[in-house]
Amino acid sequence: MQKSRARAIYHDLLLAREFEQAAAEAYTQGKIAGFLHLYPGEEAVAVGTLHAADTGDYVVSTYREHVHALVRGIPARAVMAELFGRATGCSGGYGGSMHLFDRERRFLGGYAIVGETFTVAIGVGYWIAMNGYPDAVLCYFGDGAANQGTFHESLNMAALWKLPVLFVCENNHYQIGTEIHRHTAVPEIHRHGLAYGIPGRKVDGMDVLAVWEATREALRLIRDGAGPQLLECETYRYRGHSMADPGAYRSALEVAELAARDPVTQFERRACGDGWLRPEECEAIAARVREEVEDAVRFAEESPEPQRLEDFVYAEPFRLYGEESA
Ligand SMILES: Cc1ncc(C[n+]2csc(CCOP(=O)(O)OP(=O)(O)O)c2C)c(N)n1
Ligand SMILES: [Mg+2]
Repeated sequence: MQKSRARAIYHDLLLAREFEQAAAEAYTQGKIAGFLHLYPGEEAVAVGTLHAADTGDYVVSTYREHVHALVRGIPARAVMAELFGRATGCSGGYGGSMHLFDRERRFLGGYAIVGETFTVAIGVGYWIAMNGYPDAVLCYFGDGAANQGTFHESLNMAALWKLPVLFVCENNHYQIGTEIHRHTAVPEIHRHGLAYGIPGRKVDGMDVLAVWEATREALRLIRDGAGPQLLECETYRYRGHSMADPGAYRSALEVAELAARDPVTQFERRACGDGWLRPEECEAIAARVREEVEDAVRFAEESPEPQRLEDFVYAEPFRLYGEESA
């Protein structure tokens, strides 16, 4: 592992953790409205997969997508400002936490509807395939979303047309308060692709390096023309489903057991143990991340609100049928 890569991975893992912590705090202070779904515990998935992706690849994520946006390179300021509903946010303050977007970085959302990411991803995949481009689409979804009809419809079409889509399951074992064995007949999500001829692989989603390597391999297969791939990352969320959920359906022991495999600590140990990073480098990165997040919160607080509520309600240019001839 190159030192620069180790530094970047460590930075992104810490940024993910600190950013979400700051968002939770701002939410309890009433500075963020609506729903807020946080990612602590799951960092290795977004960081590992997106470090393996190329800048030309497209990303389609769910409502639990702050970290995907950050790792993709959207500045923490623009993500936090969007959570605060400010005009300087990456969606102009109109989207909020669940609708982050950045066309330049090929970050296509942020979707609040469970199962929505599949259909968007295969649309983009179809366009890439039609044009013969080398890019791929990373399509994120939760374990619960694998029960939606769109999952099966999209897998079928993706396989039929050999679309360059990597389906990434963030299996955190829960669909809100319902544990996976209560909501899915076959809880091994990676096996669900087999019905459509899509190879599936399961990886330890608490281990950023394992996720990184599995993603690199999957993307290599996709770019070699093997068609869509399915990667199930087994992970865990420490907090409730959203800020509105205290997560009382889980025992403290269960959370503690998973926290013992914490993805940030795990990588730090490995990086220092293998000499990729020195402890003082880790401390310096941690200090930089704290500053970055404090700056993002300040920026969001000081930013103006959007001027006009009616902007962007319709796609531009918008014309009614017959308007031209009227
Ligand atoms: C079509 C649809 N049905 C129900 C909901 C309500 N809902 C929001 S999140 C969620 C659970 C999804 O769980 P999972 O796919 O495992 O993702 P996770 O939240 O665990 O990341 C549900 C049922 C929704 N947003 N959209
Ligand atoms: Mg889940």
